[in-house]
Amino acid sequence: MSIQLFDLTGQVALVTGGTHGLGMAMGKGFTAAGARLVINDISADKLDAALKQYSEAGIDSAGYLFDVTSEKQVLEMIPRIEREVGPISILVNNAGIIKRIPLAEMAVEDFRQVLDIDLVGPFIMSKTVVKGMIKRGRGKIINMCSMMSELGRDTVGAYAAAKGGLKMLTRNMATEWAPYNIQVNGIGPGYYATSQTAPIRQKGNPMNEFIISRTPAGRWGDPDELRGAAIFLASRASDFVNGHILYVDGGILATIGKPANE
Ligand code: NAP
Ligand code: GCO
Repeated sequence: MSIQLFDLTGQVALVTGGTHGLGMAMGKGFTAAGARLVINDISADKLDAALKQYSEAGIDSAGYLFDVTSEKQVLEMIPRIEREVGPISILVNNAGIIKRIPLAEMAVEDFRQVLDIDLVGPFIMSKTVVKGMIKRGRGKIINMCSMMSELGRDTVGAYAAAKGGLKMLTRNMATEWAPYNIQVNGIGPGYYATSQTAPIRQKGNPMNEFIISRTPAGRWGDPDELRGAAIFLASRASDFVNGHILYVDGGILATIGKPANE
């Protein structure tokens, strides 16, 4: 009985920025659970490379080139995806960027761009996709939050503002759309080895050692370790889970850490 709760057969999952990193890991998790996968990106090369990688892994996926911050493109692409692949029953707002610049030195347009992709993008995507979900009387939306939805860190102020905002946007979406049997939740990854964290993960970079010492699990997360949380929040197993941020962080948020030499 229980395992069927996690079965995604017949579902169509759209993962924004699903061409690599956490998005690709979750995409593979969804297809392993039976869903059809749709990904997008802003780079045609990355999209083609990812579709090839999925197909080499025996995964049938569809890819669309569009920018999550462009309402015009999103309004054009979502009906096309639903015509060509099927009704979107799972949306993962995964596309995101980070700029590591001290706030006092950060240009307004850099601040705006981070907010635009990481916060306005999920708003535009969700308000567009939810219309079909409301008509169909069911749907799942997962927003990719972060440690920075809860904690500050030097140089990532714009990102923290966006991810903090995304946590509250998640809760408000859940409030407005739960009556339509749509569950909106967030995933809060800790520190994972992807291209986004590559600059701070280099050997000798103090952040690398700091993250390893600050994480009770004592290591960086592997993107595949997010699949369980993603499948849970995309499946019937979470039909009464709403407005929740599921942190998958190796224990970072559970502890204040301990002195390096202990
Ligand atoms: P990533 O490797 O940088 O992937 C981000 C994806 O978003 C890329 O495919 C990127 O495309 C795409 N993208 C960026 N701007 C876009 C736009 N305007 N429209 C459409 N797609 C766009 O990041 P990741 O590490 O896998 O992280 C995925 C998500 O999890 C992000 O929201 C990130 O903030 C969040 N997160 C990551 C970590 C971590 O430790 N890695 C932890 C917590 C939260 P291009 O590659 O073509 O630029
Ligand atoms: C950074 C990292 C983080 C991670 C993640 C942590 O520079 O601190 O890039 O922001 O990406 O969001 O949860």
